[in-house]
Amino acid sequence: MQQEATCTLRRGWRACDHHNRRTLRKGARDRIDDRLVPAEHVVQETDEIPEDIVAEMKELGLFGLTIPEEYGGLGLTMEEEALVIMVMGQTSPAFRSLFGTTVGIGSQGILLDGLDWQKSKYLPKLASGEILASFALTEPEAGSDAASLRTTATRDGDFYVVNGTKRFITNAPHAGIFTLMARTNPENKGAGGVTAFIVERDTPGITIGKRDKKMGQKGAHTADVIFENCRVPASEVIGGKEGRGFKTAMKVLEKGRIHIAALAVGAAERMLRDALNYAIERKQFGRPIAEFQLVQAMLADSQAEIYAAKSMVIDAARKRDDGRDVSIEAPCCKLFATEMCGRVADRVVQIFGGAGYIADYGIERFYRDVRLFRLYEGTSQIQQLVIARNMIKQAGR
Ligand code: COS
Repeated sequence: MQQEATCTLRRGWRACDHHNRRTLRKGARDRIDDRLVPAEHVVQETDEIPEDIVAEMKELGLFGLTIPEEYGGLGLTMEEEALVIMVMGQTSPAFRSLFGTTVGIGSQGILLDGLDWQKSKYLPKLASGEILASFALTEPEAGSDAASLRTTATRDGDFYVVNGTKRFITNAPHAGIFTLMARTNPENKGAGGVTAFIVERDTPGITIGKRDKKMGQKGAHTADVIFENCRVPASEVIGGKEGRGFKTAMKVLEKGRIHIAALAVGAAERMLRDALNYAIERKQFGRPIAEFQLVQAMLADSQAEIYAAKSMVIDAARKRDDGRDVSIEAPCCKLFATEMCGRVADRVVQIFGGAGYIADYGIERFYRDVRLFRLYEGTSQIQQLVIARNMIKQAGR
């Protein structure tokens, strides 16, 4: 991408300071159409994001979207972040995954609960894209029941000795740091025994497993992270206090739910746009299939559901920006938007007919890619559980 274009986009991102969101989104959309959409098939075939695109994403400031300006980021509000992610969702999710995991769950623990020096040490490197951050919570035996994690961190002088395995860790092969949740109090088997750490990748005792072979999302890499007598300085406890790690993780995931919901909205918009174009061009029975009411029903239902999800995401993001409790709204967004995206993907394959099943058209790729949205960062069932629990809690009974 030309330097001039980069500057324009940078101005575009920064324009959000003045609530010029249209400029921000237009700048992002242009880059997606010019650079990312044409590279989608390369990512699918090679399972890699081309280096020049990674460099451009860094240059554009994408790795610092949510990191405050004082640490070198763009310091977007939740609403602004959601709008950018809706745009970035309109291409292969692997592009978003590369920076989104860092600005999202990878770094938010440091941002929300970290000590000032921890922020100063790590956030600028994350914002520039010099290093990536991964979120290491899930384990072979601890997925939805995150508080049951078994990885231990045992105090030994000025260090903690970490042992355990983390599973399906996004960007693990590329991470410079891990936000690690480990049990520091073996007596407490629940949430209160968990502590969050910042662990640098080159700490001795860390092994990254082989990349998982996934159903979709080629170009986004996940792997096990194995800790064997890994000595982590005690100073790297996020916030400096033991036993707060689970709450840090929950706060991070709550914000992440709005982020992933925005991503699902973006992907659904892209798929529906492709389906609409196809339906207008494709002729059967002597007419474009877009003229058939059964096809129109699928287009209309998808449009209505996208609009609903988008409205929810913007509303929840605004509430969070206003400092309001979104413990019900955030999981509602994740639940509705990701399930909606799955329904849209299914309808879009149907509109494409046989072509929807053929790789050349790209729709089957999206169909597989978006399936993950209903699983990661909390399954739909976990979102339902969190919504209902918080409803009961708020009812005060
Ligand atoms: N913000 C702040 N604190 C929170 C919180 C939030 N959003 N959610 C929970 N907490 C606090 C609770 O208030 C509680 O604190 P106290 O003990 O002081 O009351 C503590 O954290 C434990 O919460 P809870 O009792 O709800 O813990 P559970 O083990 O019952 O949690 C769920 C159950 C399902 C909510 C949790 O395990 C979960 O979110 N699982 C899904 C994890 C996930 O998304 N994994 C995806 C992979 S990571 S990308």
